[in-house]
Amino acid sequence: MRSMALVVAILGLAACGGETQETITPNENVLNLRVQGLKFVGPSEIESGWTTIRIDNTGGMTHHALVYRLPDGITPEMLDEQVVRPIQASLTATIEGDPQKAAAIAATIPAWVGELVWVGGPGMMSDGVTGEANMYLEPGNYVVECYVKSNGVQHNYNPVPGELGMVFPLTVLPDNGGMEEPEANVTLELTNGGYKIADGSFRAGKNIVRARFTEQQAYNDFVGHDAHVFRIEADTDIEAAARWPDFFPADGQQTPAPAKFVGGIHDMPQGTTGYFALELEPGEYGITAEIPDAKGKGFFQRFSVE
Ligand SMILES: [Cu+2]
Repeated sequence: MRSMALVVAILGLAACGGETQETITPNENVLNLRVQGLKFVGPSEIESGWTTIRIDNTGGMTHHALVYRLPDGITPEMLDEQVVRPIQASLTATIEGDPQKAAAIAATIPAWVGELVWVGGPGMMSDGVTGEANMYLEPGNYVVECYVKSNGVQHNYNPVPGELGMVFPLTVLPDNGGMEEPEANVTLELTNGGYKIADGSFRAGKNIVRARFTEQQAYNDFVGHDAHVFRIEADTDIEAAARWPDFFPADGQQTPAPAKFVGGIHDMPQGTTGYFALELEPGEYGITAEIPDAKGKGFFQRFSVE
């Protein structure tokens, strides 16, 4: 403890020694959003570089917040009109038992959808959970999106024409926010073979998890390796909870979720690293991915917190 006190004393001297009162608090570069009905609400700009995207979910149900970059020339309105609405119409046709109509509608989605780049964002968070993810973001035009389903309707879909649902336009500015890369107490590695706890361990209280996307691939041309953490209680159907984030079945990501989801991070490109915060109580947890048959592909990791 003595060396700790010494460090504090030296930092204190350093802080007071300059002509101006300089702060020794590291720079933060945070986007704080909250959930209001089926909307994300908050500031629409953030500086570039290391970025914290924090979502305070008191919206009454499970949400997530995929962050992705829009290709040049593509606006959030075009995304809503040409991607979100056809996917919803296709889902509705599937639910109504018309797979041919569903496929015909899905075929109208423009090829530029393949140019959207998933860059993380907070994973599944149940009501009352604050989701937090850290990524390095280049300047550009982004969207923060939730497409959980309630009563067969995706949260990104707004029935009012021209109005966005949980599709939140975000501008990442040319100025760098000066935030440093976070430090983590546990490292989760994601490869084509699944998850591996590569370093450290989970603990009670606040955790910062480093997600190392060593290998990434697209499943059904759309989703990739990511991580969503849920709490395992005595009566939790672990199989159902591990399957739930898979978007493709009509009842995938349909509320209510079969477990309490406490956070995570969405897909990021191969070779990149992101971070996410978890507030954990002692108990059992599972990590699962938004891909078909996650558990069968190695994307289920159980862990305990003492
Ligand atoms: Cu949602």
